[in-house]
Amino acid sequence: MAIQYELIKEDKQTGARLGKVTTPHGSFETPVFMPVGTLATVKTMSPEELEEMGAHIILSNTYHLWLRPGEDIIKEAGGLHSFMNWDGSILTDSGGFQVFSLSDMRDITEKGVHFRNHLNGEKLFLSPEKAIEIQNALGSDIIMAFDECPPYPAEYEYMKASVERTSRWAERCLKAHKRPDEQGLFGIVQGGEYEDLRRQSAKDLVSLDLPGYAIGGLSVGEPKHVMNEVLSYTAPLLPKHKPRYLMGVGSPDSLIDGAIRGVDMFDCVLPTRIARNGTCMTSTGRLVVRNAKYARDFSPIDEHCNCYTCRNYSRAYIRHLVKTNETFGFRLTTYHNLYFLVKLMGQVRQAIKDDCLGDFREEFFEQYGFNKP
Ligand code: PRF
Ligand code: ZN
Repeated sequence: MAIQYELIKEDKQTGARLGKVTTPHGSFETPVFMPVGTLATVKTMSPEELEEMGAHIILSNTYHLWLRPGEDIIKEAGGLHSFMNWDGSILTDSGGFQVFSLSDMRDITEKGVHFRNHLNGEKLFLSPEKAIEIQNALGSDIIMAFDECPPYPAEYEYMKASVERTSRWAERCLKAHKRPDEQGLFGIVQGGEYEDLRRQSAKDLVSLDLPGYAIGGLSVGEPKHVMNEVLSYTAPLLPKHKPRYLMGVGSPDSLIDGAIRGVDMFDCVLPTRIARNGTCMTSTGRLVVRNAKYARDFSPIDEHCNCYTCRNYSRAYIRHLVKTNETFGFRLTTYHNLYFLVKLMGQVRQAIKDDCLGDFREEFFEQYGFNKP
């Protein structure tokens, strides 16, 4: 088995899980946040910087790497790890979601999805078999099943047909998977906000006995309380002794609320994307460093942050760099935001160890300025 999960303990206040995932490229404790490196790079960060901030697993994308540079080139380089010089763990998303979010022209059939390349309009076809073949060539430690992530809201009948197809696709992914000893295949539970469909999806996928499971189809435009509700009934449907991954979620409040509902792994472009327009995550909420009020503010982004950026640079300087489009400015904000989330998850894990994640959530939400739900 390529992926191992050890459940270390559960928080007495919330039931959140402290665990340890082991892949062929090392171990990491969960709950964990995975920085996103869509094109085989976490934008503006070197692997050394990621390691320094405490990241042990990153995410990359089958769809993007298939189009550019092509999985054959990456395979020839010795796989994605050696191609990008990252020796930690890598999870690749299957391309399903990217096809649905990036391409307008698409036609879903039982065989797979016909769509147009978002770069040049060329006709393409992605199927469960193709998505696995590409991920087998990339050599990522965790590979994802090819699923459909319907938009929110979707009609019940559509969602039902889609969930059933996603289950059949998962079975085909498992059959097509050629490297089960080196790469763990995760299934993706869909079903929107329909409890019976989530139940059906989870049951279908769990019967395949995969090494881990993701919860997909959330953070697609639904209100926060809907996501929390769906998580509350979906996470317990998944095997206790396997990792659970909530796809595409990365706001600090949702990471905490996800962990409280039993999620172990998260990823999101949010910290890196907002960094590149000059928005920083801090312990008191978001800080838009472009703002004129920081022109003469020589304090760090976050008083309580011990990252490279905050130890060395001021809001005024970073504002200047970001406003003049200097690459270094984006590196500094990206470093800070990733450090912030990596550290937040470390605090969440410590709170689970201390059986006080409920109290931690209270305090964090209070400081961050969230309304308590
Ligand atoms: N499926 C896949 N990737 C995803 C999602 C999904 O549902 C989401 C939903 N937030 C993000 N990334 N394959
Ligand atoms: Zn910082």
